[in-house]
Amino acid sequence: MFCYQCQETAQGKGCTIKGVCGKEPQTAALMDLLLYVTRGEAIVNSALREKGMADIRISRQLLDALFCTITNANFDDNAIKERIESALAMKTDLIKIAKKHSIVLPNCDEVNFFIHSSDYEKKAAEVGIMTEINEDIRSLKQLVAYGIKGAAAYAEHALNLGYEDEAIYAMIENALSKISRKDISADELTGLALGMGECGVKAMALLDKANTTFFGNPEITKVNIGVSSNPGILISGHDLKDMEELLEQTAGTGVDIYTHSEMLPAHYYPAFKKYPHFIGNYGNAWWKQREEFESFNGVILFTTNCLVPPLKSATYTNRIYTTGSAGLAGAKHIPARKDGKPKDFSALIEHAKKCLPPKEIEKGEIIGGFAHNQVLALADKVVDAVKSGAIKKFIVMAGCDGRMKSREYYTDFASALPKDTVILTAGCAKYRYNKLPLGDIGGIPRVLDAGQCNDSYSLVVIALALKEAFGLENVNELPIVYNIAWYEQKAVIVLLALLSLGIKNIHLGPTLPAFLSPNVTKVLVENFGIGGTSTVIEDIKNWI
Ligand code: SF4
Ligand code: SF3
Repeated sequence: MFCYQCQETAQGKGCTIKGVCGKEPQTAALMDLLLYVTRGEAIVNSALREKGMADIRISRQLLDALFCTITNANFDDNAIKERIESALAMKTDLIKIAKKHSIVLPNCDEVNFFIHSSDYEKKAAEVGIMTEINEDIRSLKQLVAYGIKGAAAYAEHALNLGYEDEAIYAMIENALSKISRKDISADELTGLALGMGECGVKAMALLDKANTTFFGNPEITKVNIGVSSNPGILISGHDLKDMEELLEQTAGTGVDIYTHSEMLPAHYYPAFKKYPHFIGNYGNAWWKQREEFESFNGVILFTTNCLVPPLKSATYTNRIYTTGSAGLAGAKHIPARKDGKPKDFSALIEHAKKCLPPKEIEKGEIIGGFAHNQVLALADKVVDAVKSGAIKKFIVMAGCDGRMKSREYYTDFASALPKDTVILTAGCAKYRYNKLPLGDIGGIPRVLDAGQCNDSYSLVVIALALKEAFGLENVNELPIVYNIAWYEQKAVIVLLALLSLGIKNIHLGPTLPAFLSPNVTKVLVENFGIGGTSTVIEDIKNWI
């Protein structure tokens, strides 16, 4: 196997024996093959799109196929095999349609190949990342591929709420087709990466529209981090439609609902506040799940990434359920919605009733809900605070958390920031500092949490509004420093989105991606001022 798509890749180079994330070599191989099949489908659907005949079912299916290959989303080989089978079948049908209408398809292996399931392993060995020999082209193709995965994941969340955009599908499929080309140049791929950034902005904006239309605009909220005395279900991941249906189906059952990791921002939405059994957030970021799921005692539902395969000694394995693109061999999977009906969570609920209540690991509250609508409602106060000098700088610390010790940097950085600075955050990176007593500036908390990683979109909306309020020409003239923590491919699309909006001088840590070759890194440094991090003392001295 070879995989270097996430920040925790082995030795900062690539996982070759088994994933640090727990991904087994055969799972990695199946994912390589699934991605190869999706590229074939995308090539055919793009050719059909040129004639106005693209099949939207293919576009939807591609979102899920791409999403399930994201770091920590799916560890179920059978689920991936099923996706390969169905993708191959759909590709066959598409090719028949193209032939019927005399549409000429590129003569490439991605389009032409068909295999029996017994040959999956053999074929997978021929289609992995390293089949691209040129290091820089490989690097750029993977940068685009990871951006595609991130954009697809966000687009799928929007789709689950009934929101979709053909333009997003066209961009994803065009990019998948282009990275299949053997003759593509580094310049074309660089343009494609920025194009994916634009696609990321569209996907995050669409998801923001879907979430706020259905559940209202996030508002300032204090979230309980303690527990009740009832048994509970812990819901993790990013999918708010699953959240809503679970809350609805557990109402009055005596089972309480808690969020974990990236689901915390669900508490900020007005629509979810009406449920008295929606108790609070339990625990921290995804990587703490092995200890926190033990003490939670109840049922755990994964709606998306980030899932860590339990250890053999874990006692919570039989309490895990997955749904959507998430999967874990041996865990029960809740099937997709059918005929417009909600998912059926009754099995989890019955299971949860038999569980012990959660063990309390913390007490108190954390505050969040500072997405664009809420912050813009406070805009006058924020602008006045900047003009009076009470706020000297904003630090965007959005992104991911992870288990490496080097991430303590972010806690230390947040603690060491001068008291006249405000942190703007989104994503699970916040768990490194959202429980620190950082105080406020004239009533404005020093950590403003917009929500999930996709709510980085909110931070962009806020930055653009501040640019207007201060009458600036360029968003880079604002007193904002970007210190982004990345881990998986949703963070890659957020980064590409920021670059496509012209945001410069982003610091990316705790390490730069292993998939960036030295030459590609040089291009990013020269054109966008991308840099890494140093020590807390140095970085504060240089940036603030
Ligand atoms: Fe390694 Fe990350 Fe790939 Fe997992 S997702 S195999 S940890 S690079
Ligand atoms: Fe976190 Fe996985 Fe990336 Fe959604 S939940 S930001 S790491």
